[in-house]
Amino acid sequence: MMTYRFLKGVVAATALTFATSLVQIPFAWASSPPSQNVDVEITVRVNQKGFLDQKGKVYGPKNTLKLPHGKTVRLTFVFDEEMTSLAYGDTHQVEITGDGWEKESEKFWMFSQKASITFQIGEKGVQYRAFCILDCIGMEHLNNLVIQVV
Ligand SMILES: [Cu+2]
Repeated sequence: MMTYRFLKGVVAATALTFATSLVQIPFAWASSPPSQNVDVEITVRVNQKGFLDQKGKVYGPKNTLKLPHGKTVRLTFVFDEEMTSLAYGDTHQVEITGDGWEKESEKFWMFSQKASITFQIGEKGVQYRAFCILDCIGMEHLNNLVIQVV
C-alpha cells in the first residue's frame, strides 16, 4: 500500500513536470533564450514608415542605432502598424547582417507582435544593417536600419 501511494505521487509529479515544460516550450521558441544574459535591451518599432526608435523617429543613415562594443544586445522588433492601415495585415521578419554573420528574427504580425534577435556586439567601428526580408507594404522603408558600434 505504501509503495503504491508513493508511486502515485511520483507519477503525478512527473505528469506535472511534463505539463509545465509543455507550456514553457512555445515561449522559449517565441523569443531568444531567456536564460541568455543581455547587457542592452533595445526596442525597435516597425511599421510601413520604417524602423522607428522609442520616440517615433525613423532610423536610417542619418539616425543610426548606436550600440556599445563588446556587450550583448537583445533587439526586439515590435509590430507597430495602425489598425486602420492596409499594412495591418502585413507580416515582417527582420534580418541583421554585418561583421561576417547574419541572423533572422522570427516572423511578427498582428497576432504575434514581437520578435527578437540577440547577439554579441562586435568591435568599435563595426557596422550592421537590419532589413525586412518579406514582401510588405513599406518594404522600401524597411531596408536600412544602420547599426553602428561605438
Ligand atoms: Cu516587412
